[in-house]
Amino acid sequence: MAEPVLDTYIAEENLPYEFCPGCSHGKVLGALSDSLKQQGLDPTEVVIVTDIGCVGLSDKYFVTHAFHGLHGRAITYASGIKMQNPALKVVVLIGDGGCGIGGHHLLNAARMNTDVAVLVFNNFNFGMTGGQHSVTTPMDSITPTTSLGSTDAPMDIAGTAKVNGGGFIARSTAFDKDLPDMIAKAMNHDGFSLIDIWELCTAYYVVRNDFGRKEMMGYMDSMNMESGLLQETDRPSFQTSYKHIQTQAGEQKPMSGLVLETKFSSDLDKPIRIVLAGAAGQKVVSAGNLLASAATLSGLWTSRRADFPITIQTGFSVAEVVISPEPVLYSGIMKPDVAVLIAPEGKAKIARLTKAMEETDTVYYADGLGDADSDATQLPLNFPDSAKKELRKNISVLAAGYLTKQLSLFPFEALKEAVRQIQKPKIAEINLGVLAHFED
Ligand SMILES: Cc1ncc(C[n+]2csc(CCOP(=O)(O)OP(=O)(O)O)c2C)c(N)n1
Ligand code: SF4
Ligand SMILES: [Mg+2]
Repeated sequence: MAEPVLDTYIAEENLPYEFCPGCSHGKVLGALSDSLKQQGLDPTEVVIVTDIGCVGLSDKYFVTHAFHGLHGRAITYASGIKMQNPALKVVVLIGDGGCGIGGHHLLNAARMNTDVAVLVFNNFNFGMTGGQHSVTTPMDSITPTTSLGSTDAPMDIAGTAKVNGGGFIARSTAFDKDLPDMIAKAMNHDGFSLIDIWELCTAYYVVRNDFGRKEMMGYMDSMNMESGLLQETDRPSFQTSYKHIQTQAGEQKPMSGLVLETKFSSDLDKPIRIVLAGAAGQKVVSAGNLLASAATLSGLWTSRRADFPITIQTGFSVAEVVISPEPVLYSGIMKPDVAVLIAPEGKAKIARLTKAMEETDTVYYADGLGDADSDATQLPLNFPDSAKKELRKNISVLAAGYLTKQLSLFPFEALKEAVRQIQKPKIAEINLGVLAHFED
């Protein structure tokens, strides 16, 4: 037992408790205070996070830090607090109602083994709202919402946390003398800890179902839900594992991020918005990246976006590139200055954009795609004759080369340098061969 720091962690100025006479909630709060005393904890190192319900009244009775939020969400707040400041001891006080409403959070916190201690004030009903049935209400129970007897199978909260990998799982009752010890063990376990504490709601569940302490213990036996420690694993908590992988990542060499240094210059004096519209497999996005990278190498500002269906090798593929002498503050393209139609799928996909284009804009089109519904000037992609054999496999990089020449975006050499810097050597070799057709 550690040196006591305080005699009690209960904020005595806020007593008496607002709970109904005989309500078990006060007993569990007493056990928590005793446990904090036994652990000799500085109250400023402890955070009590309460859920909604009568249990949610509890935080004001403690001299520790406190946080009170929405029904069912206490475990999420607690996990965030612990992530942000791992030095804190974070304890969640939640009812059976909260465990039902926030069931998803409960089982995922157990799976993640997030380092919080959850004390479930399990009184088998929604106490605060008048005793409606909850996820733990025993079958056949009479409540305002099950007036002829509940037909739902009760949830085993401890069992659920256990099978989902929670590190320290126990079942206790509000009457257990060793509850302060159990709470201390839970709080000191590195991982998700949960004590399913069975209790009496004297105002509602007890009176409607003739359910006292003896009946509660009998019910525990009949359900084969044994009390005591049910699971203790040595799996490190999410916080410990996370720290470990962060350290490992720090020890590894930093990823060789691609830095495109300015090597060329450009005479471009206004932004130009380019849309390449082709089909899956035509390396359209890759051509867009080459244009953007070449522009960056030439000291320009760029943005690039890609659009394609989630399915692969089918459908459209569109690349949008904005190249500008000034920073690009909006990467969207409502009306392209230049559109390149490479395949029917892409042409159909950007029909709305080409329709918005004006006479001063240009649509370049591949064979057979020259009838776009647009006021833009429409010109064929006039590749060098020697490049015709490349059309089937490499039309997009040809289009990038063609635009570089036609629009004088930046030096052609910048496009070749982009190929060398951003593409894998084998692909780069092929593409440099394709671009050579413009220099023959
Ligand atoms: C999302 C949401 N649903 C419903 C409510 C209404 N509500 C307030 S307290 C409560 C019951 C709380 O029961 P439990 O969590 O078991 O705590 P107890 O009152 O039994 O301590 C409910 C349903 C709410 N506050 N928020
Ligand atoms: S309603 Fe039930 S849970 Fe709420 S204070 Fe009264 S006895 Fe306790
Ligand atoms: Mg309850």
